[in-house]
Amino acid sequence: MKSIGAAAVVLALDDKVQADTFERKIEVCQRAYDILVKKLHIPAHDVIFDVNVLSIGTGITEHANYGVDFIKAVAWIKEHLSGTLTSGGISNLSFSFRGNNKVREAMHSAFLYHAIADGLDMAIVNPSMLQVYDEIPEDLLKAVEDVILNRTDDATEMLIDMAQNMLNVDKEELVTATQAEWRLASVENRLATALEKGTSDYLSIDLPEALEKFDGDAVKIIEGPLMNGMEQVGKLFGEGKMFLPQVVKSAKVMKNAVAILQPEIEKRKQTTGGLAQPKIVLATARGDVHDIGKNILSIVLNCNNFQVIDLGVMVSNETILETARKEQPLFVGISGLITPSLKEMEGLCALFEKEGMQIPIFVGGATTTLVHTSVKLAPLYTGGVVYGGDASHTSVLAKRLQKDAQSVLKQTAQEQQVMRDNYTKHSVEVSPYALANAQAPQYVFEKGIPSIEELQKRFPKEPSIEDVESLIDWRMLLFFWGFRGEALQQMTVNPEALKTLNEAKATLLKMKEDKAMELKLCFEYFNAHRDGNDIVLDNGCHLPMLRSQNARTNYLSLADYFPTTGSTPLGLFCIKAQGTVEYEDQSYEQLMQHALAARLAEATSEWFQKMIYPQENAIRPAFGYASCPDHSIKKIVIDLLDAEKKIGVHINEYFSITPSTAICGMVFAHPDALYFPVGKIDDAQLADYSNRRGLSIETLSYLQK
Ligand code: B12
Repeated sequence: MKSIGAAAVVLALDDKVQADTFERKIEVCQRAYDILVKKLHIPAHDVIFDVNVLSIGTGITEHANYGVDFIKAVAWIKEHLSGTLTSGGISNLSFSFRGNNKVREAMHSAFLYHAIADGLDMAIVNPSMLQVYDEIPEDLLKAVEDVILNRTDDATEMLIDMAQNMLNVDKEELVTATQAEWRLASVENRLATALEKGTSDYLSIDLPEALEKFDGDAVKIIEGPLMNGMEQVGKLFGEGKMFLPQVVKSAKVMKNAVAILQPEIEKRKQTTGGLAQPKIVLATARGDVHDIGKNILSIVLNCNNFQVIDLGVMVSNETILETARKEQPLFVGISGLITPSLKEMEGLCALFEKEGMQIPIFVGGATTTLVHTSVKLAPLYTGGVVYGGDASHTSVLAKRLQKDAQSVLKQTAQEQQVMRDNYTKHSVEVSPYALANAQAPQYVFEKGIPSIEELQKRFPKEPSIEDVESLIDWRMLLFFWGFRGEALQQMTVNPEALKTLNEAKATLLKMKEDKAMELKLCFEYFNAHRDGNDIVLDNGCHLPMLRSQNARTNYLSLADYFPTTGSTPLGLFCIKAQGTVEYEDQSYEQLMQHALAARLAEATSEWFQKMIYPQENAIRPAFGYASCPDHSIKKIVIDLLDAEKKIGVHINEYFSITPSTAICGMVFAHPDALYFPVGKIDDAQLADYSNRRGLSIETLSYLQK
């Protein structure tokens, strides 16, 4: 087992029988643990305990506590057999309710809800036999939880009765009845539920009825039932009970509803004025092409009744200032995915300070952090700079700011002061550049690295989705959709995560059938050697590299993997993945197409590497990533590859590539090659690098973020 790196699923049964009680389950697992982990030294994380989900609600008294015993055993294992994992086959639980799927689905979801809360890591479950926990009808939920948690002696009886009643209702009637149930509610509740369910099917029926009820006052309908529905969505999202895909769908329903009501709003605007919504100005920093994070934030803020003025991507600080002056928003939000954008954010804070503005600045996006905001941005602007984090956190902060801006900004400033104090205390000193160079590792260049001729034989063809789809990292797709923690770890158990995954896979299938995704790759090999900290190609072109000045990363530079005499092959590549369907802006379909394009770009770069270096130890650093943090190298490579002409990408003067779902990097093999962070560099290296790169220290100053 260890030799093949397998994990072991340990069923809790022994020579006695299957472990049914809590005591038996932990007894068997403890023994197995002592043998597998302590005696055979199998890594704990390779041991998965399945402590037997047994049927409950059978009417047999001994079975009544089976549910509780399973959950307790899971919690005990997580606490006492540390590092091991737990699992269970869920459908067993409801076996005695065969034929009554509604009861079984509710039992499975409620059981998972409690078992996961106590540490269950994975489960074998039929995804279609699950229901969203929050959507289980209250009476049914109470009945199944009474049985699962053995809360009352007559729990099983009660549930059997309820199940029988449910079965008596003709299935169709049952289906229509339950589905129609929310359709029987008041028009206000119907509209709010339509938002929660993310369905626009009944808007054309309910909105006219609402207009009648609200004497044609469309604004009242939006600020009333519709906003109540959106706030419920925002609340569930904030509590992690609803996920981004659902929020985006609900936002679409809101958009559709407002579109239907728009004519009424226009009619009344003269008399009563428009919707009372606080404004927020959003923009992606100058030079940065990444809009997805900003777009998702915009959708979530809209959901929370903010009017978002979205200035788009690559927006200058002057434009943001001008718009802020004109619109007087609650705050301006600037987004950035790449480090150069942090410099732009510093510029915005300084500009707002110089102009005597008092409107808070929120920052966010993959490259921003709480530390950077506190240490580098907040000291530049007395109007307040707030690190928003993800969209749900930002929407909660925005609501608080709307209620009491002063206390939010005061508390934020205090937290940032603590951050700065800690930062100064713990900031890492780096070794002088000269020492780092002197201490640089000297690698040997044995035979065995394939020649360019050899490599060219290995790799002829253009990539297709079929080639790369097996390398898609679906967990990162869920990460994109805002799933985190448990939902991400248990993506095959969490119903929402599973739904999103299935929808993504269905979309990918359709893309393949319709040829609606363009995958393009251009690459070239060069024989390369090292000259100082430059990688020099056989056409004389220099790729200057940075060197870590930290002993903990061995003062490494990517240039170290190239010989000073002779040469070794270096592949330069640019990949583009782009969906060809024009979807409505910020729609679920558009975001899913983008998320898939991003995954396919990443999968293609992995496929490319596997094709040319199936055996060798190789790495494919992308420019801008930690081991070569200078984004500007992309310009040299894209020009060298003539990628603009060959695959239709464009690189701007800020070194961002469009479409944003593109990757540009290098690939090479060396027995010691690994990814490492260059990290902090001192002025000496920045000056030397600026000289070698031929760009001003000002332009490259973001490397000292
Ligand atoms: C997916 C991804 C990609 C995808 C898609 C990128 C895209 N356009 O969407 C692909 C594979 C194509 C890609 C390409 C590149 N990437 Co990339 N990428 C990522 C990754 C893994 C996730 C980013 C993401 O999509 N997150 C999901 C979105 C929804 O989240 P988000 O943008 O952060 O937005 C959320 C919050 O931040 C917040 N938010 C967003 N904006 C705002 C604004 C405000 C005001 C507020 C309050 C909140 C807020 O709300 C959003 C929803 O919650 C990150 C690493 C990471 N963990 O973040 C690296 C990362 C961003 N990429 C990086 C790099 C370098 C690149 C490339 C330049 C590499 C290359 N040389 O080709 C290229 C870019 C090429 C180009 N177009 O110019 C680096 C950036 C390093 C740096 N700091 O400069 C990162 C950090 C990876 C790393 N470890 O170094 N990338």
